Amino acid sequence: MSEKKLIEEYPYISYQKPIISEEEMLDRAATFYNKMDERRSVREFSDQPIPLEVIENLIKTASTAPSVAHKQPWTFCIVENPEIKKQIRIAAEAEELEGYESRMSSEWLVDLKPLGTGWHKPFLETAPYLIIIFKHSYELGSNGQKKNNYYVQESVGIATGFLLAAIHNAGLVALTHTPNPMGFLSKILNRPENEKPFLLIPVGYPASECWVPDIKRKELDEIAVFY
Ligand code: IYR
Repeated sequence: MSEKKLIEEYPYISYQKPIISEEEMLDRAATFYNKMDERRSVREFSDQPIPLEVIENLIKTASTAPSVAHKQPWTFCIVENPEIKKQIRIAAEAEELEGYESRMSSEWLVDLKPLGTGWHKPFLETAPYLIIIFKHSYELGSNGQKKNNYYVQESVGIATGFLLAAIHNAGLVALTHTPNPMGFLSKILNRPENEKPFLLIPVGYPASECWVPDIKRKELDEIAVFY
């Protein structure tokens, strides 16, 4: 059992992380990078089912993310029900049609061209699960009083990163989809007023024929500055 003590009345447990050799560290860091570098966002999904237990573990992994003041200001809605997926697709496509045909700037449309996107979102019905992440702008106490959260965007963004890494590690694919605006998700999923939609992530296997854009990631010297 881990050691416990009080620091200024608050309970602490001792934390030990096994020290590994530098050789193993080098190997682990490179292996993990190579694994993550294989991840691609995918728009063509198979409808092959996935055990719910896998999804549960992916969500639990996401929720291991650090969050400001340990508020864990997130809710993950998992949609498997075809009727709800259909409602989401209809509402998302209505917004996206409006977006692609009038709301998005011509510069944005040009930037998106190489990615082959459009207002059609069949993956919202094909993928076996949709995970919709809601951020808690604030919390509601037991008698309805508002309690602050801090740096919510950052905390939920980090949890989403953990989720995407876990999905990839489980041999599955995902898309970080941002239908715009996303208010319809609160209505369809009946979320409370303190929760705001953050991202919609279809999860599944890639379709047997699946194409992704031939794009490259930035090199280390373009993304990092060492002092
Ligand atoms: N919401 C639109 C536009 C969009 C596309 C991509 I690729 C993004 O990375 C962000 C927004 C859509 O989902 O098609």
